[in-house]
Amino acid sequence: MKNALTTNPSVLKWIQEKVELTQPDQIMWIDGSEEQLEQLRAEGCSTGELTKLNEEKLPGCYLHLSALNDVARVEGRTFICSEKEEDAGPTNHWMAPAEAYDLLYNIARGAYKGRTMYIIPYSMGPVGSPFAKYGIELTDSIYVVISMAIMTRMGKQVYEALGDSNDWIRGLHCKCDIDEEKRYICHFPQDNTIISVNSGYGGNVLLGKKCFALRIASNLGRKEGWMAEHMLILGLEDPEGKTTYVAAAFPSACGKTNLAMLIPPELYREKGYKVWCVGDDIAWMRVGEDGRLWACNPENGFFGVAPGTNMKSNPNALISTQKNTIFTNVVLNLDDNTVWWESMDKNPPKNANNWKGEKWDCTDGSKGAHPNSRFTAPAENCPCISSEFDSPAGVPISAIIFGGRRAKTAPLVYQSRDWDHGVFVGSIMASETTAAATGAVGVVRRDPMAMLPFCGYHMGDYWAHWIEMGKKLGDKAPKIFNVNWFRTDDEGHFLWPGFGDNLRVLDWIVKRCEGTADAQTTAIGYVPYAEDINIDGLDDFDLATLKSILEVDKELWSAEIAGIEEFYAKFGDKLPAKLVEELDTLKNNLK
Ligand code: OXD
Ligand code: MN
Repeated sequence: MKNALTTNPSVLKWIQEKVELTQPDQIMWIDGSEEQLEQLRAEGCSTGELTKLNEEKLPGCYLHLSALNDVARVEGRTFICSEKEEDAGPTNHWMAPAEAYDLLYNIARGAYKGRTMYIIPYSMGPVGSPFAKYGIELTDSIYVVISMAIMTRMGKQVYEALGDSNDWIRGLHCKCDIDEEKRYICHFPQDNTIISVNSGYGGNVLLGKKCFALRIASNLGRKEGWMAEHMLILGLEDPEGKTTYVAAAFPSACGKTNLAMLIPPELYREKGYKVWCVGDDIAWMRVGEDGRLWACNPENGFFGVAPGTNMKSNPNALISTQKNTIFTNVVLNLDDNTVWWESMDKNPPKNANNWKGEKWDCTDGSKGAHPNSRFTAPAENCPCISSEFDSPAGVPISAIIFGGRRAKTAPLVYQSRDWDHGVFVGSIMASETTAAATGAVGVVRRDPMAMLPFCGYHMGDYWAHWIEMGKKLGDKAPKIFNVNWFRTDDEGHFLWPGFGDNLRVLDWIVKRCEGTADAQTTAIGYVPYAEDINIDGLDDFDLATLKSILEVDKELWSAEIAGIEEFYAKFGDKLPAKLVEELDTLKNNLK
């Protein structure tokens, strides 16, 4: 092929087939150079796909507005196309591979006519590291190219690392007409292939992220003996300079990015505690040479939700967006060509366009930014990015934390008795809907390990894989915890201050890992003695309140059993016997 950046036969053959299928006018081999990216940004601005923002206030930043019907991940149109339906399991949509290829190729046929095919080589994980996996995404979207340049390690160095290997992930993205009725995000685990058509929204089209790094990678991890998880990774440095790493899984709207970039409360800052962010969304974890679990963030940037991000909730995230960032579906301030979103500050711009690109009156009660508007920011911008971010070996994980939003049942924090019990704790993870979101308040949604939309195979097999990983790790396995920042009083007010003060709970978790904090044994696991959680310097919070949110209410937990049984019933005989045993133990403990 002309100007090809590689001689890898499997790459060239696959691209040639896709060229014949999509029939582009032009082909551009993306090499990752700043010069080429700058040319694409300029072209994106000339067609209106991008708007260049104020170079003084937001250097290197752009605004992109998506189609109005294309603003979020589409779980209903996301398919796992494994050979056998039972391999996708009850939590995924499934399509037979032959049927899916047929359907998708019919949509993709001629889809690049009059357009350019961009060929993006990228690495998930530092290039050349034991964690790294390589992918090639074909797209007809400049927005995708420049976003992938932020979110992944992208460029021709990937071809060098790949050599002639056939071990890479194929990704085909066609914008087509952004037709909702023909929108499909399909994964073919047996072919290491992803095809996404009729969308331009990040979560559906930046194929390195959810599609590869979670759905395909969870399959690879199962086959190869490692784990791909929907988890942040952070390091907590103590005053002696010792850093303890934890990985944490939360369903959406539970503050994952905020925890990953947490600023310790003053009391802790003064003593010298620091939090370092390794990742805010995805963790790949494998057993290291020392037998411990090591984790790497396969991404290179943050694809964060903009509304709600402000100097109070997450200053590190806001600072990360001040240069070389792409904003999607936020407000454009027409006076100074900057951006704004709800709760960024109390001064919405008077002369502005909303996310639809229409003139916006900030006093009319309508939202200026879409609730799922995003920033795509380079990880290197983050003031608290970990020095180990690019480490080829990753970081050693001492604790795994699961969490959800529960007004009552789950205590502020508890520790599982052992790894298998921890797998049980992750499998029953749940979050409640809030009054703000829907009419039905307090509806419990199960989201095991926060992987419900991202596990690329049968969830029962996934739990079995977790149990297998525990066997490999033995007594070097990380300790497993569950946290709940969202306990409320009878009027629905949050009892725990949250945000930076969550460090107080992390502190107890680290002490448990070091064996320096005690705990009480309860029906659900180990719960802290209230005196062991440092609440010094907290206004309007006392020991009695702390005790109340550490309580394990046996009646509420007994009621929880029915919900767990109903959920588990979906998995039939794929439900690991270990988890049934753990459920029985819980039932007995509650008697
Ligand atoms: C995300 C998500 O965008 O989980 O990270 O939806
Ligand atoms: Mn996520």
